[in-house]
Amino acid sequence: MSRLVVVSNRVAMPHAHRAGGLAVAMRAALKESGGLWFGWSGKRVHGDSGELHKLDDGNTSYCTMDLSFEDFDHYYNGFANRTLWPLLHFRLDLVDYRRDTHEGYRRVNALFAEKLASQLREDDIVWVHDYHLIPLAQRLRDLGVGNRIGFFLHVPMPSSDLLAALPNHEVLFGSLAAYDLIGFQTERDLDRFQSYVRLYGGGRAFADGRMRAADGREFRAGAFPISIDADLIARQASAAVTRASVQRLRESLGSRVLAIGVDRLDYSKGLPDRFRAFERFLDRFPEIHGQMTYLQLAPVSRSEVPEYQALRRELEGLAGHINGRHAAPDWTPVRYVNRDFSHGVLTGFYRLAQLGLVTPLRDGMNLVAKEFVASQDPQSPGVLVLSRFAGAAAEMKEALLVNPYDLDGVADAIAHAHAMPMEERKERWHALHRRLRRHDITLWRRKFLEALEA
Ligand code: ADQ
Repeated sequence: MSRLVVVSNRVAMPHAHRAGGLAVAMRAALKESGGLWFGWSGKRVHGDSGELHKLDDGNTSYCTMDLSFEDFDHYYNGFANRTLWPLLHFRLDLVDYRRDTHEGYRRVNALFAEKLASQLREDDIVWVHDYHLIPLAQRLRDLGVGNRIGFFLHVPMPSSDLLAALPNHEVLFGSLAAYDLIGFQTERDLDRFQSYVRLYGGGRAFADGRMRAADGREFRAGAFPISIDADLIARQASAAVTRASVQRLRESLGSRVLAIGVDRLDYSKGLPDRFRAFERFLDRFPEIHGQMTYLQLAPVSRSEVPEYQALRRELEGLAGHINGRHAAPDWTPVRYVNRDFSHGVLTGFYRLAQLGLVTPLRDGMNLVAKEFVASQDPQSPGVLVLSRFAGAAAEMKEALLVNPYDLDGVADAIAHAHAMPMEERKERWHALHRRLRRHDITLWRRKFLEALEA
């Protein structure tokens, strides 16, 4: 069996708390075949990038690299998060393109390739994650690396005309052809990539997933929707009800219905629109006043990027505005909390909620939608209100699907979920849950790796 090498911007070290679902999945994959996880160390240094740190844990090794303040700023805060992130989330209005950050992104990718190449064995299988590392395979090939290399894009692949707005897009997106397999979250993302390759790359896409770049190089692309460990989340959720913080939340609600939203504080998640839709709901359904509390958990994210600072201010204003207009001495309609919680607690919060509000403007998949469903009590499952523009919508048709730009439509869906008879809630939930259990995170990684090795 070949060794697996995982490459991602952040590495979840073996004993890190709060390892997310992806971290758990990658650790399990590494344990199965033995392997190496390579990425940024999380450390910014004065002086040069490139110092390596190594740690062995059983059959898995961790190798991480320091970045200088300037490299990190250009590569991560700059090109990855102020250029690519908005572009890939269809937000041309927020794209900030600068030659120096683009150059920094290329430089860091070349350095990743150089340092990684020195760690590789001949039959290693390499799996690269996400938009931070698009050119990595091309740089590895330049160094003579002939290994199997796969890439998974966690975020959406937008329409080709949007991609083409990026200066030198042919070079960046053309470099994807250096991978052997490219995985997307949904068939739609795959379609859009194939159109890009045809329209702008001078290449070809065949019905069986094979693709040919303009220079004749063959590679493959497919849809591999990511998922969660549904059984683990269900166990965590039913154990969580005895936790003090979950009990306190329950007591604080009294007989009120809980609607919950859980998102990184990111403009792709559609939080201002969601707050406004909730306000519209309060305006249009006064009879429900005092009966529902909306809890939004939104841990601060990318706080060095100006667009994220502006979003934070906007949400603080909106939460204050809605509560100022609608609250009563004994009722606060919106509870807005910028904190992280462990999954042990978070799943308990999901389980208390009768409504899950997941309304991103764009999202590669959105794992919160899946975690919400997996956490429900089968005897009284909550209702998921889900944006059509989340990758998850392709697999979760029994949710109440909404257009997050249509505030009245979202307000209607909240009212519909609030009034939904228990029998219908159960029917919808069973269908969603069955599919989740069949298609869990283990199946996701196995399918991708099988395709990469094939
Ligand atoms: P994200 O944009 O981070 O991921 P998402 O898929 O929803 O979005 O995952 C967020 C994770 O963070 C979830 O596991 C959630 O539980 C956790 N989380 C959020 N708020 C939290 C809080 N307050 N406390 C604790 N945990 C919290 C990117 C893409 C997605 C894609 C994933 C995986 O943007 O579209 O689904 O990668 O591929």
